Amino acid sequence: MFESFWAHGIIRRALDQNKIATTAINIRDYATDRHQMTDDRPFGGGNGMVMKPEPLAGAIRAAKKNEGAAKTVLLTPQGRTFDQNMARELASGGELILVCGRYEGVDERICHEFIDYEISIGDYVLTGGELAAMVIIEAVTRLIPGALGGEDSAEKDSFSDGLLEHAHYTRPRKFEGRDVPEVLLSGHHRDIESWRTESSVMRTLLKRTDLLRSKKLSDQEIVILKKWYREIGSLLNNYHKMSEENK
Ligand code: 4HQ
Repeated sequence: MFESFWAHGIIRRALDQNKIATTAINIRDYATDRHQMTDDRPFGGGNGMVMKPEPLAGAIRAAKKNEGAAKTVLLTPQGRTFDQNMARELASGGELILVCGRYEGVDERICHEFIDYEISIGDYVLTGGELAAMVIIEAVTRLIPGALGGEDSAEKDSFSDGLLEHAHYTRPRKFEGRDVPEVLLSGHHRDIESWRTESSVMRTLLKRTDLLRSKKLSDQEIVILKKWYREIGSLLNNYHKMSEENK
């Protein structure tokens, strides 16, 4: 899974330019029994299998031998939910050992002795931690200076200022009866900038109100929200007047 993941795109380029370095360790290589088992039946009974502690301990110790200062992260639905702020923290931090479990999960004693943090990529169930690890590697890598290939577009992207991105348009000017907003063709950079800010603020309000609630608003953003608030207020006023007249 990991070989194909880092053979392409941003990750490939970041690796080629030594912006990041990656190694995949196969936990099975650290199995201690002759059948190379990495899972076993749960004590206490029940369905499913549990990751045996010895192979995990061996694999994590081997990783730590190469990266002494690395922090160990277990991917699990019980972890703190990964977000852009966490990606930023990880991007400015040091080496990480991302532990990917399979089956029902890992033996609890591994969590206590070998794991520094637990991270979840969201409230849904995956079959293994590998995709979660790739999500983290991808989101963190694009924040490493130079990893996107010169442009500073990572910081302008969604979430960088706590808002969703503004709407985007490209050619043709008219597509199936719909026009590109006039201002974007005007060449007035200041007008375009304020249109984009307004687009960001309103998209966030309508699609992700939760993001707006936890954000410290700028003066400009407050002006935009108040303008729409007044507009919606007068819309409702007219509506009430009309329904009064129709009584
Ligand atoms: N897992 N975010 C690995 C996840 C998960 C998630 C379930 C982790 C299965 C074995 N990991 N175990 N969500 O669903 O990180």
